[in-house]
Amino acid sequence: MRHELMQKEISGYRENGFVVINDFLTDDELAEWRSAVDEAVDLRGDARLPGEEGKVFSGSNSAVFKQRIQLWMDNERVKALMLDERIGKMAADLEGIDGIRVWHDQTLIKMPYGNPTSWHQDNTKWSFSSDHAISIWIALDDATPHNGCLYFIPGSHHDCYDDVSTNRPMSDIFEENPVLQDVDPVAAPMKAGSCSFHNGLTVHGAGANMTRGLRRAMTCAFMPDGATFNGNKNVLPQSYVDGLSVGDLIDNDELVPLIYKRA
Ligand SMILES: O=C(O)CCC(=O)C(=O)O
Ligand SMILES: [Fe+2]
Repeated sequence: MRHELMQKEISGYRENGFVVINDFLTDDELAEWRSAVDEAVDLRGDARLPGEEGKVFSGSNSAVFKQRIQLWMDNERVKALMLDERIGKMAADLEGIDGIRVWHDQTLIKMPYGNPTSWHQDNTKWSFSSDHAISIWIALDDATPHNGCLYFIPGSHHDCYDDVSTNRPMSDIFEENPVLQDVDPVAAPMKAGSCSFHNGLTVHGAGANMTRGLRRAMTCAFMPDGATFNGNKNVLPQSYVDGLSVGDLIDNDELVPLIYKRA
């Protein structure tokens, strides 16, 4: 794993709100990530989150991608890969913060002929609000303009825009926030085994999968240590949310493990 960041990767991330790390995983590591994620997805079955077996999702993203969240919670192999301190340090270094917790992982498998992923921000959906939320997106297949690679709006991470979900019309966020139309989107094609990081406020989306193959990605969203509850349930279990008030620390190590703390 190429986990030592170059200074220009850190400065590019801070300027643009995203960075692509080419050749992040070795071939052997990529084989293990693919195999562990495939195994975890098979075991999970139809449930999107742990414990949601049999639940039918309204307004779901199922035409956009097959989404399975918190795979680390029920698969030891994914847990070992995803809760890697070295990845936590990369995220902390990019954001210039001292501690990183896992918010949630998710695999996003864009199936053959899958819809595009509409332009959106991530942090607006989560249970904490922070300028320093960050996600990693690891390509498990080559991600190309043909099968749904990511696209980013450089510099869009400095503001909160009106929330848009990933299955809305592609133009919605631009109509609601015309200032976003001033900047050219950037495509981020990646070879399998490469990854990107993006800030939780960076506006991003992905193209349709116009091919017969899968576009598999494994992703993880990270929460800065010290973040507090903003009132949104999101992926938190109801039983945990019931005990939280707005402003409380979200620091339950079983739910949001601390994977890196600067010494
Ligand atoms: O993989 C995709 O299509 C979208 C990814 C995304 O929105 C994310 O990782 O935050
Ligand atoms: Fe996203």
